[in-house]
Amino acid sequence: MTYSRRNILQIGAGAALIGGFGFRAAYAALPTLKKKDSYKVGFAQTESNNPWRLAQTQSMKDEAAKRGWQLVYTDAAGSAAKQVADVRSMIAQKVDVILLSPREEKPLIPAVMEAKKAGIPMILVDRNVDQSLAKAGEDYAAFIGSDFIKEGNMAAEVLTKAMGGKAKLIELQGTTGSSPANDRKTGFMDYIKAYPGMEIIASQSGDFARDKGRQVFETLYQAHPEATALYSHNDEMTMGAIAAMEAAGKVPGKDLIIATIDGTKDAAQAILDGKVLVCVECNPKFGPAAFAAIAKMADGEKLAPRLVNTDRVFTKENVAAYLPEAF
Ligand code: GYE
Repeated sequence: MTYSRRNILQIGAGAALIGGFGFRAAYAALPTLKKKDSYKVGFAQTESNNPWRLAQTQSMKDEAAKRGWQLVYTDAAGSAAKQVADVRSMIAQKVDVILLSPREEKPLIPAVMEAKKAGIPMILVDRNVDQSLAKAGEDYAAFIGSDFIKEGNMAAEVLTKAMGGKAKLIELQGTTGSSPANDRKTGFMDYIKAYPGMEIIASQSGDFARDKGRQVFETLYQAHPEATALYSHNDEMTMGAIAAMEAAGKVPGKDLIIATIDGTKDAAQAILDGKVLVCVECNPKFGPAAFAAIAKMADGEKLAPRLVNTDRVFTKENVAAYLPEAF
């Protein structure tokens, strides 16, 4: 089933649409949060198969414990359909507020609209949903996360300079239909379009996962042995690709120059070892910002619809100082 913003709003809020104007007054108000001593906070995680996700979950758990609030945690195990069901169960349990990392941009729209209809405030953390179907500040309280377009842009800038504007690139994309995969691609392409020598010769999804990244890279590299660089949307796929390169007798960092995103321990170490050129940070530690936003909502303050994290760029010049805090 496909959703348009209009029919979701009709289903979700039972609102009348007047003529062709898409009038939305009947459901304009966002749910609010009553001030209490402690809250029951739902956190709907996408999957737990990589260090980024584990660090994010730990950060939520730590912050809940610190404040003495209850955390209702679910893990969708890589299924958008399960994640929708997880949110539904949080609504049924009447949690006070829901933190959601929507696995993909479109399939999670019903979960967002159902929370709104149930009067439960929702904050999207790390990933976003399709803004033509549900909007931050209108359909959910806010999005807190990185600027993925900028991340792709920064990765492209460092790689392009290092390659003197000439590369035959393999791209490993993140989960198909997820906001980081869409935006990291857009940001990278935006930068390289000014450099005709920077050419993507093969591009496929490795689902943000190490083993999938290894398999997909192996296949693409066999078909394109002329590749000189890799742009990978996350560190786990990068580590998989490095294993594939080494198995093929190639030297990562020499035969293929690598740009990656996240900032895991493994990637930081790979920079130190000369295997990776650049890693753009994507900070997973959302607990403090997400819980502060909840407290602000309870104080009756309106949240900024987009709260953007600042990401650093790690290369061999600065990565040693970062390594101790890497996840
Ligand atoms: O880069 C990846 C994770 O949504 C920003 O998801 C996040 C991405 C992150 O699985 O490692």
